[in-house]
Amino acid sequence: MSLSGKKPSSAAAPTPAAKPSNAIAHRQSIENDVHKALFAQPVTDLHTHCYTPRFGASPQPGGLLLWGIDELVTYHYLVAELYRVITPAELSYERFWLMGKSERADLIWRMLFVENSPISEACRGVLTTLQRLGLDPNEKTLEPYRRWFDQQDPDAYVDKVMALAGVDSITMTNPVFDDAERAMWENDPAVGDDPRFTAVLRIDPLLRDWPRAGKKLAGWGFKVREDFSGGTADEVRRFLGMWLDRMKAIYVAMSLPPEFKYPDPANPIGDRFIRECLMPVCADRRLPWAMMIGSRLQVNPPLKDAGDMVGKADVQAVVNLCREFPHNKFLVTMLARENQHELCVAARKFGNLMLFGCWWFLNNPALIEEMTRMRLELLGTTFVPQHSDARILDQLIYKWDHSRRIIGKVLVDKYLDVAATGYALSTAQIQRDVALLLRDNFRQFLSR
Ligand code: RAT
Ligand code: ZN
Repeated sequence: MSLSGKKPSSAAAPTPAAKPSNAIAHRQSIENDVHKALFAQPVTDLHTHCYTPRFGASPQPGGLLLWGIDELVTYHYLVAELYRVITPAELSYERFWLMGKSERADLIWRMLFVENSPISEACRGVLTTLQRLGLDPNEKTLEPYRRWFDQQDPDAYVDKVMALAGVDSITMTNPVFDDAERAMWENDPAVGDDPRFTAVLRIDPLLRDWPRAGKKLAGWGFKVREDFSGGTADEVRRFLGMWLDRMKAIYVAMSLPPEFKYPDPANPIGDRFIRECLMPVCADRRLPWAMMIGSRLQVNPPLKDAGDMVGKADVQAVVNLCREFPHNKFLVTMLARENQHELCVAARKFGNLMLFGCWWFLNNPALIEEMTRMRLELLGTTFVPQHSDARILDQLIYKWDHSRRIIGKVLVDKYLDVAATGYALSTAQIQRDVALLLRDNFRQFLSR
């Protein structure tokens, strides 16, 4: 019995879907439209660790903008891979870190690019970057690259990289608990003013380590107490507001451990921080809280940045936050592959939850493809498929080149499935979808 009470027309054979007269030509035309749209559409990159050159640029000591061949080759993803092909018995971690940056880069180049095939995604990324810069990736030493990079001016090079990467805005990560960076903001309130970059207030220690963070706040003149009593919550709100204003931050960000829970009976101060400080400040300013959940820090400390690990997180914590704070906005990415399906389902339940990116150990073609496919199937076009997480400016080139191709491959499949029903897709529609995915979903979420 049908709900309308009408007799179902079960006797009638289904109308065959309109078949394109020439299926191959049809596929090619969709592929062409998708490829063109993706490479013409500028990306707003919502999470990087790149800085405007106003913070100083490598190799200048203390410069926060990292760029060039020695930085590319000593990226922490590649340090981890170096210790897959050499052992600490051959070169101790201590000796490795005592070497100069160029010496470390020479070693990594020799071991990962000359004596082994550079197949991993992080290795391939360096090759794509060199190729797109017009350099031959077959050099046996780094000297020819060094000579080329020495001729670039960092400020002009930012424009060059953004043009090659097709990026219209770079979102920085600005950790206020980093003493060197904080001093730069304090010395020059305009240090972040560069129309190519936006700032993000990054505050991990407030949740990961309140006793340490609280001591720092007290040292900076905020009247806070370790047990969160008295006017502590007011003072933490004042601290957040002050730094959001100073940085003109577009959201607040934290990387959180797999164990992160909300509410968390074992961490009542953390709950109070979220409820009484972070949520009201973000709601007042209509700023999202970006949570990157699932990083287990320093499982092998001598590897430094390369020594972090992944762990399965609790999606229910995100669900609880989205429900308890309907006037707040949450930008969320999780590091474990095992969390991705549940997280997609959570996003179907809450309009104030925006999923983003294929983070860190997920930023590999096989996993980007799997995640993008699943997200499109569960969420349509209402998510942000990728962020670069570039630590070194030049990485924007490969991260977006590789990601655009994978997103394109998945989109073509999805459009072909839709087209097979007889639904007529226009080029303008494809362009609109691509704009949503690469730029507008994020921008609209911010301004919501
Ligand atoms: O992807 C990375 O480079 C990590 O080291 C982290 O920076 C991570 O993305 C983070 O923002 O904590
Ligand atoms: Zn990051």
